[in-house]
Amino acid sequence: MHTEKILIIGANGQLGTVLTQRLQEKWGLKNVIASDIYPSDQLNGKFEILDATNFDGVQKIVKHYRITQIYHLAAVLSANGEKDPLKTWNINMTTLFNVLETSRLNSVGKVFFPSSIAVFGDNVQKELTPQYSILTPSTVYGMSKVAGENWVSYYHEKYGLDVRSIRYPGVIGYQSLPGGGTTDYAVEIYHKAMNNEPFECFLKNTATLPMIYMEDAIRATIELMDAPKTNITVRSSYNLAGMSFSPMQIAKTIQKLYPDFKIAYKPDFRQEIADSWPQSIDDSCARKDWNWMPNYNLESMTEDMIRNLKLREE
Ligand code: AKB
Repeated sequence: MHTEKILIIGANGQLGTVLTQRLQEKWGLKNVIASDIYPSDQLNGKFEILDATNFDGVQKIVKHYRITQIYHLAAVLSANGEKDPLKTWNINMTTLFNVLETSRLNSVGKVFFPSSIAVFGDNVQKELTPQYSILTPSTVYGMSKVAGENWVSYYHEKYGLDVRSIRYPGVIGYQSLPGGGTTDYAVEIYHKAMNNEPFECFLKNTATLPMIYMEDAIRATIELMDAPKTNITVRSSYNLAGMSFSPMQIAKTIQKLYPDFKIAYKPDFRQEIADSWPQSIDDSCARKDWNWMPNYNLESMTEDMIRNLKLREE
């Protein structure tokens, strides 16, 4: 296998923390450069402080390490993004432009851009939302992801840049905490249950959303990036499905293991965001093009989450 030099932008985030470790296992510690705006307290290996809104900063690292692949994970998420819409747009778009331009100018071989179910808004079929749906997002984060999908497709079409992308559902993992998303409750709930604390949910009990276990999300990312170029027929971003559930369903699954676990519902502004998103996703293009198949459902994820959170406490 030839060697790649990988740059991860946003390595301290929920996905970045886990993806960085997996890519280090795959390509070797010395071939993976993790970066973020703050130092990491979790990652080993090479780490650079990088503010990706600074074009020269991105370019300097790409040139210095002769980077061949970039995973651009930095973004302000759906719920936090609504607190300062213009700043969110600026951060999400500027960092993407800097990555795309640096990649074009330095012949970076492959780029990964995460999109999200937040690209969908009202006017789509909420069950099994198709790959090619009308995209009318309700959040600035979603707007930046729709624009991002168009830009990555443009860079592929115009300059032949090999950018690949997934529309992630809510990602749930024991390794790291999410920050500022609408699906974050589904991670926090496990921490509360483990600590025998009651949980106040910011979504209503029936708010069904598409979700995915971290193991599946990371495997999907690596499988997409490893797929032969000729298999990639979607150059905007692939729909991806893991499972779908509501707060009530996850609470019931947790109560099978923690019968005393208590949940109360106090929906806030995030409920409106959740209402605008699909309940489940049709990911048949990902299945067809690069053989995507999720391994985890709500039950197996819950068992694995709790087993691993317990191990981390010991
Ligand atoms: C969020 O809730 O904002 C993210 C997402 C679904 O993109 N987890």
